[in-house]
Amino acid sequence: MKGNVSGVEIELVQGDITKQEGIDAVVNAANAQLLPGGGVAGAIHRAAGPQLAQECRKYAPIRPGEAVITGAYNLPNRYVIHCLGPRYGIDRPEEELLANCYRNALRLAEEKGLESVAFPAISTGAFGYPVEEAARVALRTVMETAPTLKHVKRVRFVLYSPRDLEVHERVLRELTESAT
Ligand code: AR6
Repeated sequence: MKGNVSGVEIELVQGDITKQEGIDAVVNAANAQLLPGGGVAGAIHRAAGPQLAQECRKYAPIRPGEAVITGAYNLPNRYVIHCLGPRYGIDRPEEELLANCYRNALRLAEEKGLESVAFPAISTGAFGYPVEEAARVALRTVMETAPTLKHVKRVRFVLYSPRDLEVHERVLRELTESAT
């Protein structure tokens, strides 16, 4: 599914964040120490190779809502943007912290003049954020930020499961309908 908000294409796809050819930067659902870990972070570090963890060392630790940008090494992208999402029910206010991840990631992409960014569903795995609530925050934040973007013209959400894709599609439809 695709949508267009203020000239920014929002794409929702099912897939693996480490296999996003043609996208300038992929976002990592990182841990505070920016170490490999499980889930998205494990997959990104495995695919990028050990130099990624090496570069990450100088930026760690980061706080919930923060983002840092590094090279992408063996990934098919130019950059990785590492975001620390909130742990649901622990890091508060979680909506604000999750929204900050998306805002800060887009800001870093803009600073580098990137055209395209792909996000996983930050915080919805090990960090326990319910997918529908997280989808609402993520999509709303990207839609609100879209009019300010000069370089980023394509934002892709890469959902791991068909169900997560369906939830995001429903939320995007609701948000675009209520905006018109
Ligand atoms: N591509 C796209 N999405 C994926 C992939 C993948 N390869 N693998 C998992 N997902 P998580 P978090 C989905 O746990 O909740 C790590 O251990 C997954 O189904 O990666 O922010 C870190 O080290 C879920 O929907 O991130 C941190 O400690 C979503 O991506 C902690 O987990 C996020 O799941 C971060 O937790």
